[in-house]
Amino acid sequence: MGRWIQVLSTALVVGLATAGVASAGIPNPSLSTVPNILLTPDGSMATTIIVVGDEGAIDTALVQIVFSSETAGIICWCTGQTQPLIQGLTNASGEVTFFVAGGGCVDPADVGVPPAVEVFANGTLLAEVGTVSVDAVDGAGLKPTEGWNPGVICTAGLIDASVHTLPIAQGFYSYCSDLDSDLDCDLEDAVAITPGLKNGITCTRAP
Ligand SMILES: [Ca+2]
Ligand SMILES: [Ca+2]
Repeated sequence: MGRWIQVLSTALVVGLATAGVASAGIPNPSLSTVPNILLTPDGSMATTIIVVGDEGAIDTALVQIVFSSETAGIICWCTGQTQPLIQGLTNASGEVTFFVAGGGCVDPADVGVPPAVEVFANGTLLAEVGTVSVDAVDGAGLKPTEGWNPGVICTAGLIDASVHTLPIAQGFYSYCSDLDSDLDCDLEDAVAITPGLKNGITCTRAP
């Protein structure tokens, strides 16, 4: 092998190795998974975010869910729930799960000043999302973006049940009833919603 070829190939190998190390902790939004943030008055339902880079799943990535001031201001937050920034670290599979205690369906298309919710991993914006909840509406059937008034407790009640029943029973898409963010309303969403409605879960609203 000629000297220059050898130098060039060595440089190439070092360069590739360096590129591999440099990109290992950098999330790739198109490979990562970010559902809408699930709010439940008892904090029982999981929102799992998966952070993946070009080299695969990213361990110990700092995931930050940032609610805009508008969104944070209209959601029903349970007492004790950290907000408007909620954060955690991924595991070796690139996954981090949040149990957010609150209520209110916030479709990003309905907020005055988008984005409604931003999700970052290691400082990289992964996605702009909204919130979904078994407690979608208030007692009058209004959503947070429609000027709801949930009062002093966040509640999954009869009115919420009626809001969720129609799309799920008839299988048409409704943002607020697609609890698993797979862009349809079906049995999986019904299974997710039913326990909260059946038990009428509530929490005391944060002041
Ligand atoms: Ca409700
Ligand atoms: Ca669904």
